Amino acid sequence: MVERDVDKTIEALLEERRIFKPPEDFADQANVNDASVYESASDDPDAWWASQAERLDWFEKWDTVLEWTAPHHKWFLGGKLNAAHNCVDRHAASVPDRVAYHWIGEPEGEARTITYRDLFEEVCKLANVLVDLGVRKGDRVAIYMPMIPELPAAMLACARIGAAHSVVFGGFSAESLSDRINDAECKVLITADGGYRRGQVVELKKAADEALQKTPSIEKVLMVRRTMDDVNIVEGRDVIYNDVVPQASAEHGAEPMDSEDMLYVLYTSGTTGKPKGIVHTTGGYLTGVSSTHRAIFDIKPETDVYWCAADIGWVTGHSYIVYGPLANGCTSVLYEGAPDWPDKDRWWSIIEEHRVSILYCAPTAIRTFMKWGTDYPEKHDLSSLRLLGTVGEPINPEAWVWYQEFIGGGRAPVVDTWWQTETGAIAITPLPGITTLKPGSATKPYPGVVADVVDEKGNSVGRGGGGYLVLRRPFPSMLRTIFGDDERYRETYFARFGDEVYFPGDGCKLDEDGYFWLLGRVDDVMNIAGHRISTYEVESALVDHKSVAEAAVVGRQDPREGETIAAFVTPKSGVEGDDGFAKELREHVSGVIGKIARPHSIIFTDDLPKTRSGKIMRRLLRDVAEERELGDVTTLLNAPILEEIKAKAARGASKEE
Ligand code: 6R9
Repeated sequence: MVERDVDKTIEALLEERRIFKPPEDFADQANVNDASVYESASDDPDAWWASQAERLDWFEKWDTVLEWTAPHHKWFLGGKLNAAHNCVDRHAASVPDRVAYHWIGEPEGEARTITYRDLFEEVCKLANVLVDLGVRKGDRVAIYMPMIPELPAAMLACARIGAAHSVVFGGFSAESLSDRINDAECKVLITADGGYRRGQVVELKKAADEALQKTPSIEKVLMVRRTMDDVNIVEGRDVIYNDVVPQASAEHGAEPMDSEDMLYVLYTSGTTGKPKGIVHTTGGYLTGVSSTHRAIFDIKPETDVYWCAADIGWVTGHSYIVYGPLANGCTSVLYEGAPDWPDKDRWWSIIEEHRVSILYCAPTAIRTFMKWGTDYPEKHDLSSLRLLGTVGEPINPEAWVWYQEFIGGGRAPVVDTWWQTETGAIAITPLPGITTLKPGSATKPYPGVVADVVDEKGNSVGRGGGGYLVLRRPFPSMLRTIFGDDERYRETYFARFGDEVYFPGDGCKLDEDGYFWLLGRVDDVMNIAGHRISTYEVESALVDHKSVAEAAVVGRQDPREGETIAAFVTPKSGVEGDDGFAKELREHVSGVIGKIARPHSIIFTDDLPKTRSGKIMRRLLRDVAEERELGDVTTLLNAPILEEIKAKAARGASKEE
């Protein structure tokens, strides 16, 4: 495991000492503005979470709030509910004309308005179609789609009939898709001909066809015509969404599900092996996302227009584009494409046109906007924005302040929210009507979340100390297990500090005020533009190339650029390590995992630094990549190779333009 230098990072962060109190007018109107919520939640966490669960509509109420047989925990046992009923039916009945999504396609001028009534009808029709295709309660359905309204509808239709969905990000390769389908043994795949991204068509059906050559469990494919391009249709297997869904009956009764029934599985990178299927269940997950979404984003469903600019293929989209906002009956923007299409002000023009009041995005996007300059946001009226959020990686104080100033007009509080695919919902975060903000800090655990920072042995470090973030008590939206692998669940999250203490894999510092400063991963998981990729996955993809003998990958951290992938590759003998080969390797990795996993820099080397037991010393390679003094090299078998690699790095690695 590679340990980061916790103290060095925190020094840089703590240079930023400005604090931002909640503006009075914001606090006055905030959904949550009484700080006693923290106390009452910590006095009786079960009662607090039960009060949050009561905001949902239950067909049958639970008898037990929490059953905790560490490391397994269950919430709201005996309770019955349906996620689609909570997200759609209740609002379709009470506010049918309220907009659920303002959908905006990437090609300019393409837009659709979907009200809660529209969404209800679509979800019911689709649920009936899925049943016709043979999907039953307890089955898994894979979803591989662009950001179109049919995507949330597909997720909700699965939830409605009690099938778990497994959404695979549209930027992932055919191979990634087939691996995920096979792991969960999905019965049906819902996809589209393609989608638009930066003016290009992303050919989803083509990738899906390739994936489906090795997925024996898939019986049927339901395909949305989005781009209308000519695609291959397999007779007897492929069904066109646009032909069958509009014709289907709009009557469908939501299946009563047990609170602990699986709602979905979503794959995320681990340190070793294939991505793990994170399992979320119905009652706890929905409680967590709806509670946090209302309190942290201060949602006023009657008036707010909320935009979470993530992709639904990641957990942020699951929780804060689909389940959280819909459970709260909120109006959201759903945008299909890239921020720089047709120009670099696309987001700002969307915000101006739809009077967006809350924006939630990743620090990497903010840093990109900073690079593009303030002219783009300044061309637009962004005065509708009243609250901003970030997620996915640590935000450098400079980017935080820029966001608050140039996007939030100096008025809007910024909520830096820490959480993971595993936690399902935000776990460390400000409450914008209560918390004094410090740029760069995610501040405090959400009410009902018990977080701490501990040393190697698991002892609390106390205020002023640094170490590992841990969660000492389960909360409702936490993962239940890794799909089909309870042992890996225990091994990954509880081996380090015992069954009672969840270890998320992040380094953290507690300041004198008890604020949490997240420092990034302490394991071999990289965070590339807010997306989790493990060094192991990229290494496996590289050595999968016929001309690669060996490869090591590290994440290169830069406080301003974020994290990028640095690869060190030993070609097989007779193969030239030149720019052409580097380009070929990047394409290869794109093909195996997806574009996001392409190494940014590649250094070719005859050998990799290894310990006597043959372990690659990634820690030293990270020192090279980050141009630092080399750490301890005494355990190295082949120390001289490091000097060679350093010299090569100084001459310049092969970098992506
Ligand atoms: C929601 C999401 C989780 C990892 C997590 C951590 C990093 C997320 C952060 C943050 C610092 C924040 N992370 N939010 N680090 N500050 N506000 O991103 O889920 O894709 O599973 O990634 O992302 O390292 O462990 P996921």
